[in-house]
Amino acid sequence: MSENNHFPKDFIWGAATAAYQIEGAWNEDGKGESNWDRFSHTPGKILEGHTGDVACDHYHRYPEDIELMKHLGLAAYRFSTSWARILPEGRGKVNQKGLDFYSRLVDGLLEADIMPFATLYHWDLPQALEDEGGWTVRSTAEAFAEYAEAISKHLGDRIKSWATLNEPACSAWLGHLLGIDAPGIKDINKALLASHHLLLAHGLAVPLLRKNAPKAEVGIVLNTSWAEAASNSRADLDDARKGDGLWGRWFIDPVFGRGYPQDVVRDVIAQGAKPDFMDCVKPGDLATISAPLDFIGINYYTRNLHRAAEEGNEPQERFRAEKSPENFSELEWEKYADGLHFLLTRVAFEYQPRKIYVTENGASYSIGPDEDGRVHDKYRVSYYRDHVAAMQRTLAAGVPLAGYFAWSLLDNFEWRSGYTQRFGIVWVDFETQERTLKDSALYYRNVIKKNALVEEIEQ
Ligand code: IFM
Repeated sequence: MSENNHFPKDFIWGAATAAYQIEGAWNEDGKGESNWDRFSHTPGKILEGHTGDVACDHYHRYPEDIELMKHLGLAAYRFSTSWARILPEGRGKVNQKGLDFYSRLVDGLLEADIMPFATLYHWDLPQALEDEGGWTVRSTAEAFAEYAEAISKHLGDRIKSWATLNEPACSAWLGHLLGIDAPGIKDINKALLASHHLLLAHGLAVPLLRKNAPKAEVGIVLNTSWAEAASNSRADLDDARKGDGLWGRWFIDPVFGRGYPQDVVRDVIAQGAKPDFMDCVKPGDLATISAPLDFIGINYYTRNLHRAAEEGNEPQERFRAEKSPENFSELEWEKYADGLHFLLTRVAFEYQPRKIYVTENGASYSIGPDEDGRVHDKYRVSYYRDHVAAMQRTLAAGVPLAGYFAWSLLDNFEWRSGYTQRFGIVWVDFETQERTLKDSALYYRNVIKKNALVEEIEQ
């Protein structure tokens, strides 16, 4: 890192999205139903009854979106592919029209000199597989291998970078333990089965991606948390250890060959998991899961501050910043850029990945166009500024950080919050599908152009 705030020459600046959140066209051109289609169509599951049926209509408007990316100067675009678009039944017959869509998208990106970074699974499972037990059954991991084979055979080295899963912790815990995401199950034993089968799916896909795309890099995207205790009380410290274990180490440890953390095994049994739940881990699974990777993607938004609900444990939110829109986004997620630095440093030095990308980072603010049609999202600008600065400290510490992806390119379907939360650097009018660059997009464009931490927005 040079003294004048510049990033390394080959640092990759990108933006990210996910299939269900932007594509729409939920039942077009032979696409099968996904568990998120089913979930969002179920009354009461999503705020204001929103669905991803149309979303940003990116399925039809991708050329316009590529133009936007070009205008921003993005070097890379991270998107996910919809499994149910490729294999409507989850396995078996391949839907050529689904493959063709991703082919057109990737060719358009390459023509625009934007590197395609693909993620195979960003939470939308074909409903046909969900009906067979979804991630709670081993056969879903095997079906994922079939999907990885089909898509990588088709797109292979045209994709520079393949990630298997996005945030398996969310699929497992939000979808099967808390039940707030698809498929809406609340069962610790099913959640644990799901977590193992997700990781197994990742491990089974890695050699197939390597075979079909020998020049591409292969990795996984995790939302390994940055957990902090709200006080030095024993209860808070233990709560932070538990959160770190369940959300972070349960996934990153096996991927890096350390197996499942035993303290978490004890924690979940204490919470009601069957003592024999680890029987789903068959001989050879841990070796499959720990196949060497080229990179790890880290999604970071905020720290998790742990305060145990224990008698006598007085609330001590002493590390909390003042509650203001500058410090907290509309999801009440705290802006805490140091957490990104601490987390990346920890992952780098503890797990020694070859390379790290920040695969998602951003903040939800709903500020929209003013009477001149401008979107002055100053809190988001400040969020990005602080996190870009945190990456400079991280690079200076010797972390092999190779790129950064803003979440998200577009305002989009924010899962259970529907369209009520906006993470885009580009405003989307969901009535007209008009796109407007926000100030944060102009700020980010300037960062990219200068390849440096900048203070100002370039108009
Ligand atoms: O929108 C999500 C994304 O799909 C996964 N990571 C977190 C984002 C913000 O909630």
